[in-house]
Amino acid sequence: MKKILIKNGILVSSKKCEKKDVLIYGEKIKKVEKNIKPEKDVEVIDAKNKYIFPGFIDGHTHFDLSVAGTTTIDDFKSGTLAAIVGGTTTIVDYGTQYKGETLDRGYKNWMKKASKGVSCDFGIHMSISDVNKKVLSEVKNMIKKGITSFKLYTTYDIKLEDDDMYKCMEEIGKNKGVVGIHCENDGLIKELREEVKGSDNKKVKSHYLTRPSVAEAEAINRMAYFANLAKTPFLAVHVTCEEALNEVKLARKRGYEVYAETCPQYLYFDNSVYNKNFDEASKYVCAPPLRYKKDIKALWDGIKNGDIDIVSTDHCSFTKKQKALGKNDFRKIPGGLNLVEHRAVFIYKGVVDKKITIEKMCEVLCENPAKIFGLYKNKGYIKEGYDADIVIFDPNTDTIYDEKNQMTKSDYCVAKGVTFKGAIDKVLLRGEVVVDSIEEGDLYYNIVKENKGKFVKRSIYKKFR
Ligand code: DUC
Ligand code: ZN
Repeated sequence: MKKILIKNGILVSSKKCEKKDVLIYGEKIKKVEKNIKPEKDVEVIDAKNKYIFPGFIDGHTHFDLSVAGTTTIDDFKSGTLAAIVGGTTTIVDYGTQYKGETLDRGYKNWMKKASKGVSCDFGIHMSISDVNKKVLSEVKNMIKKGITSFKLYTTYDIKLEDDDMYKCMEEIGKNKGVVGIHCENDGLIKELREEVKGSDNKKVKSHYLTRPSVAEAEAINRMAYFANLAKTPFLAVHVTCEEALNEVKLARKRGYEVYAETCPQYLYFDNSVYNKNFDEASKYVCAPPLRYKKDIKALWDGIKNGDIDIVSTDHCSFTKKQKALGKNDFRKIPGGLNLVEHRAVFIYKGVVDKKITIEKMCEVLCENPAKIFGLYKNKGYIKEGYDADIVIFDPNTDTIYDEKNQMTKSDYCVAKGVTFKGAIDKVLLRGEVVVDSIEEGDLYYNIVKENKGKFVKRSIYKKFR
């Protein structure tokens, strides 16, 4: 059995940072203590001046997903490779049950997509788009298979009507699952998009003007009421703005079990990018869209104050050519950004800028996603018996953003030209060093061991707040 000892690093948890060593036996963490003496057959990794995080968990990716008449450029192979290089040791991807399919069919389709090799561990949430008795009866079985979270949409062609929405929530809650909801008022958006005429059809900014904050806030408010009635824990996915976050806070004040997720794009970019030329502006099209500077502040404050529980990416990547499908009609631009490999360093920028602490970074990237998504038995923490999923993070090396340094198959980088402090130094996936950064003169590159990931059967939801 392989033994690894990580020495001299600063161990990060949501509670504190402390100098501790980590001893790993095979796939598991054996011991976490100060000054562990190396046994004779152990490989020692020196993490001096570096942080030791639990492997990051990204609970919101879309790999190999059909969107707006095209398919995301990252499949499970390239998407999980990008994830692991960015320190994400577990992703949970949104599998979809399309109309006419059983849930089991949708699940099997997604497992097949993931069967060509994955470089980090993965789970699957199931998005339900077609509700009937058979489908509802399958929820229990999905949960038994470790698919313990589901997604429902209030918009797009897979949106559910209120009665179906409620039926799903009840079934999920009864079986101790979690429901994530894409919250935007469909009717409002439909009408606003209908009203766009003439040359405005070609303007990317029509995208964000027709998906206003109130559409998101209204849907979160309603879904919180529904989920509470159905006794189901509800995760508001990709919360983008102050108005929406206020609805989360109000629901919690009423005692509802509501969680909130945001994404790095909403913490860095504002809607002024939609005024750029089409090729540039379309890179930032996502739904809900980027908002205002005041919203960026509200979201960082929300993380700091515990109103936002997790930061995931909603990685949904396209090429410039795919984005150009909407050149003549903003409605046809495939929505999504491509930050699965950049999330940790983006969030660390918030630590450098003193918006949040490093402990909070650990909470929203590791511990809380582990709790919400049923990974809490093996992942999200560095403690004895847990999977040895570990990120050694170097705060003294910079990350320089450029599409040439990316693993995603997407041919652009939305942070191109930016340099952020902090870099992923090494990543261990269940005890194996799968990413190792090497510096040679001015050159800095990663050695990656691919295809080491496996499916994770997740546990049922347990209330934690
Ligand atoms: N939003 C996006 O921008 N892309 C994929 C799905 C979603 O909800
Ligand atoms: Zn999404």
